[in-house]
Amino acid sequence: MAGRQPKHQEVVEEKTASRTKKPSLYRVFLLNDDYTTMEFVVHVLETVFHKAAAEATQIMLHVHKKGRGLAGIYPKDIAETKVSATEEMARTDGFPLRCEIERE
Ligand code: TYC
Repeated sequence: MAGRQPKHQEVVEEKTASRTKKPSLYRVFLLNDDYTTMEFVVHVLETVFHKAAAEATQIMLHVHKKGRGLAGIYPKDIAETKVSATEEMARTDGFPLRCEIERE
């Protein structure tokens, strides 16, 4: 029946839109503490968050002065994996370094 066609098309478009919605992103912050070495934090920013040496140093100094700093923005599962990798590396080396995650 020709008269029903527009209604059918509408439903298909709605479903397509909801399936292609972008995943939420999450900010990963590093927190300052008095015991983790600056060198270790730079190493984490280079290896876990793939920052170049100069940017890693800038972020580390920002965290040291301000209390926390942005390490990267990722989909939820990747953000959580980065936090686990960071905190596990820190515990292995005996440092109390911690991260925070916030939804964008
Ligand atoms: N405040 C630490 C120190 O003086 C350095 C540091 C920087 C620690 C950043 C944690 O996320 C951090 N050794």
